[in-house]
Amino acid sequence: MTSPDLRIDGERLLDSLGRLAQIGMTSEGACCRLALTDEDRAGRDLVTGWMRESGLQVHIDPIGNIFGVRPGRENLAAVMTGSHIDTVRTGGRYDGNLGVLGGLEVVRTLNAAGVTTRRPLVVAVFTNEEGARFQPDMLGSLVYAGGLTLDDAYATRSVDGKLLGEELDRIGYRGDAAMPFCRPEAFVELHIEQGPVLDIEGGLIGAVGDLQGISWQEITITGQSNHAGTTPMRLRHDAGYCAGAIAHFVRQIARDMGGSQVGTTGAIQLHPNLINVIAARAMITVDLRNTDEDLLKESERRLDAFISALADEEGVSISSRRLARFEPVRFDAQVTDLITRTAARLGMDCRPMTSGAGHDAQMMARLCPTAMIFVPSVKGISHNPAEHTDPEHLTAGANVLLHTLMDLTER
Ligand code: HGY
Ligand code: MN
Ligand code: MN
Repeated sequence: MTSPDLRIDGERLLDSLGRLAQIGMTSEGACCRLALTDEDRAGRDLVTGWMRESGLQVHIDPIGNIFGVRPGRENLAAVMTGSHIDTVRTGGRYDGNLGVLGGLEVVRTLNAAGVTTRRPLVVAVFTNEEGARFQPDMLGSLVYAGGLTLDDAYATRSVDGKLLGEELDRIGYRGDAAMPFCRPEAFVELHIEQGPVLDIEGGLIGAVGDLQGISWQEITITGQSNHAGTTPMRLRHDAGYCAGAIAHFVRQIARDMGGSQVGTTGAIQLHPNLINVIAARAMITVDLRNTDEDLLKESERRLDAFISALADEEGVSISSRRLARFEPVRFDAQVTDLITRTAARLGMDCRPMTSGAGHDAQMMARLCPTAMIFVPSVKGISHNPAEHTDPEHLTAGANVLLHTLMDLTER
């Protein structure tokens, strides 16, 4: 079979996705493999085993990033693909996993066809992409790209109070490979869209040219606990009310600004969290995103102004801790264009897209020409066990990845 006619084995890809999904599967059918937990270790063990079975040389760096290397005919800078296998607590089976197992499927396909590429090909698994347990998100690829020191990463404390460095040692994935492992010639990530555009507006492949900016903060409100029945409203310093007011205002910012602005309150904790006690303390997280850096700054400014006024009005103190802040990213136009041309050559409908989600590719873009391939998410649902992509769309995306990587590894 000549290379242009080469195609991945869709059944084999689906089987691998299904077997990985079993690790950390909850009773609701969600994938729960929070970074550096025992479930993450089990997923890593499964994937590195598959890498070795496929003849890849497996290297692990000091932040636990995994690299499966397939040597090329020449010892040139490698072309890299990959993503993450850690999940949120209520994850689906494709977020991140498709990018890693799609890369592995490319290797298996090249092996079966006896094809040796000119450049080495690397399949990467990045640590803690989700940021659900340790912040910031994309932490492993951020360290790889030089955006966070190893010491700062190791000192990061999880939402359940554990130190990242200790958890990495506990699961046995603090490696000694060079940091950065290599400076790739190019990086391409296959990922589900996780939004509604392809599914609702139509389109099979997304050639992702850019990715929106992300602002994460943890806001702590300190008021005064008091009796719910006896305390007059004018004398209250109600941290619970303030948390609700902030959550409402985050929605208001997105509504007023429009465009690509989004705002999310994902976590709220009250103390003492009792029906008849005015909350003394509240913790609330805020996730603001926009494709435009100036507008993202404007949304942060509006929130800051609201919080200052609220603290004065309610007689509470409010502090904020930055958890993540990444500017919008433009991917490499030549790589995005190659994805578009490759999809067309394979007879697939392809459209330019922006990513609403953060991805490891946004960090790899700091090191080398980078772009992403999207496939549809049914109804745009993700970070939810109902996350679904039709099998033929998974196969189509992996075939675009195969031929995009084959093109790049011959340059
Ligand atoms: O938050 C994100 O966009 C990604 O899922 N970490
Ligand atoms: Mn992801
Ligand atoms: Mn995700």
